Amino acid sequence: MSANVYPVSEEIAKGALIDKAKYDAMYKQSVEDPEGFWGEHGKRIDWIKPYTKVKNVSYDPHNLYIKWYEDGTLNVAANCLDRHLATRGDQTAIIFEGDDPSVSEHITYKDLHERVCRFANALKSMGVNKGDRVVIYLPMIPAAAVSMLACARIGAIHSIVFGGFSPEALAGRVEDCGAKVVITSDEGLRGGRGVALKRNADEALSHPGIKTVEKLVVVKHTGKDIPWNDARDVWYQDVCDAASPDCPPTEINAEDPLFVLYTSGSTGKPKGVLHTSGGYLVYASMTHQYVFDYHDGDIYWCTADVGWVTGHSYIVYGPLANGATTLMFEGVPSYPDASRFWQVCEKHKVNIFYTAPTAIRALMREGADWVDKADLSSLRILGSVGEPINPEAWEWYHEHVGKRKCPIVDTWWQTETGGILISPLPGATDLKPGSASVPFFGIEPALLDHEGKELEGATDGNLVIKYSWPGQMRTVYGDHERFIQTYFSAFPGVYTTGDGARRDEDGYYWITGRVDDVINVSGHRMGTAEVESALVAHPKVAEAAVVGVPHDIKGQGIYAYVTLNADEEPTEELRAELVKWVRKEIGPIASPDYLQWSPGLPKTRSGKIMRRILRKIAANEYDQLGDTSTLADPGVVDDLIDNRQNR
Ligand code: 6R9
Repeated sequence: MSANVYPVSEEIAKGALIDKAKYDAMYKQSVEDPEGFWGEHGKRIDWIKPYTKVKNVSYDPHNLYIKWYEDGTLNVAANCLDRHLATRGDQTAIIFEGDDPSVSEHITYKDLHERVCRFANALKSMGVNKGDRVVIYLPMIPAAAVSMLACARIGAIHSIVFGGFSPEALAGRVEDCGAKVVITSDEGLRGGRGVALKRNADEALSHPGIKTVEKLVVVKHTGKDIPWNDARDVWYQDVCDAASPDCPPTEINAEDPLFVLYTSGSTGKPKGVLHTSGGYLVYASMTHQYVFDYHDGDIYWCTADVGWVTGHSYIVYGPLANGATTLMFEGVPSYPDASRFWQVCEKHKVNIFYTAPTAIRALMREGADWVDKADLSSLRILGSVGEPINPEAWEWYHEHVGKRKCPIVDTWWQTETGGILISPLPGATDLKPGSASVPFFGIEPALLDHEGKELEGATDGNLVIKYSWPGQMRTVYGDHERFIQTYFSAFPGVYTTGDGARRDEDGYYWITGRVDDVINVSGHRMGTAEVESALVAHPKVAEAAVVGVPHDIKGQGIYAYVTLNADEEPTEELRAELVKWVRKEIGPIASPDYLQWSPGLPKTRSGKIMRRILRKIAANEYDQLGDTSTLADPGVVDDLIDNRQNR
């Protein structure tokens, strides 16, 4: 834990929206009078019919519901577009920076509005109605934002599947949500190489389980030749050209769904996290404004992909609701070389830059010279998200990128929370490298012991949130019981985050990582169970156990223990084949970094795999295995230690 404290910079505090006194006063009001606080701040967005009820929440597991602004109506796309037209129609809404550094485009609010209206009409003409599901499987190009907003405009529910996911992963999600339309592109482009999105989509849609998809909309992006199904496929450009640019926004109830986003849990298949419209937009826009100290005219860049929640809340919905200029970057930090991020900051005069620790660590390894080459004088605020940031990476980011002038907001949140829950505010919070620091308005975190008893003062525990906030997820798509089980049953009466945390003497929170079988690889969440079930789906595999292992760049890497069927030979070819198999089943981000043959796995007498032991062996900490006396066959441990991969 780092001992350094960086007090709020006077320079920043002077111009900031929230200073120390204001944070204290607003936080106090937000927890003492949540109805009053959220009633007032709900007005930051435009309502068609204003709400009269603010909050209606029950965490009772037998009757659990979460409703905010429930009698209000609005349209999310109109809030992100139409309401800005009179005042900032000619301002840039989206700066698109291509994978190829010579490609960029500025899209004004007026232009974005027209594109969204046309595509919304095109979706309607394909029979997409309010409540229908649309899966978006696109690269980081403007059409991704247009697709999201077009769905929002007509009340369709979008579900974005990250372009790095495999056909299998895509198929599972399309089937689970019963999508009517899927949107993809001929190819994606990353680091100069094409990604075969249309081909993947074709393969996914050929799965026998998929019966609901009527149209596949294809954005022409790289111009690559692709197979075509006349009965099903349509070009995005054609349907937009044919559609009218006039599309009045559909009136949506605050509690109607806006999107479903699949995320990994500790068990079973990924779950569809469902967010609704009113509360989500209030929370995403408010956190975007205050956490990044966003001022009119700022150029804001979040490097995430719209396939993750960070892209939803902090590339598209939050910034556009606030009338910001948001940058969408198609490429990768290392292409054409390790100065790309900083070149883009210089080129577009970025003021606010938000990225992930894994990217910072990778760039840090390349050396500060790459940073120093660029003029970063436009930067004012830096952000971090996705996993705990180690103090060394924080200090490097602060010194080399921020030149010791830019506060770093280390923002802790989850797909489920819709927006940032714990983070410094630039003008109000002293910074401690490695700590996400203090709760946002309306958020009351608590630390519980294993019995669910609330712990006081400086201590470690299970991080829970005591009361609801407007951006909270409402259910698991199609499985409300799973929602209750996952988040409200271990500790009744509170929202369980699945993270552990420590609180220090100053009340700062330090997230220590997941307490369940979820691992965090380069900021991407993955259930070890998902990788295991991909492995055991291979005909030669009898059993598999997967754990996270510390990794210098990725934060955590994937370590797989595999038991083969009795008649199978463990060969290097088979090892490579299994790694490839997992890539195919889930996607490249799930590739095991290590794969160890294990004739047996350490199990309790009741047959439970003891992951604690597997984690220690993977991390080379096998001299601290702890109690192994409950193992059915303690002998397997020696074999695992002798044959470990991470030496
Ligand atoms: C937004 C996002 C959520 C999990 C979360 C936690 C980890 C995210 C963090 C962080 C420490 C931070 N996490 N931000 N841990 N400090 N600033 O990443 O959502 O993909 O759902 O992941 O990521 O473990 O529970 P999601």
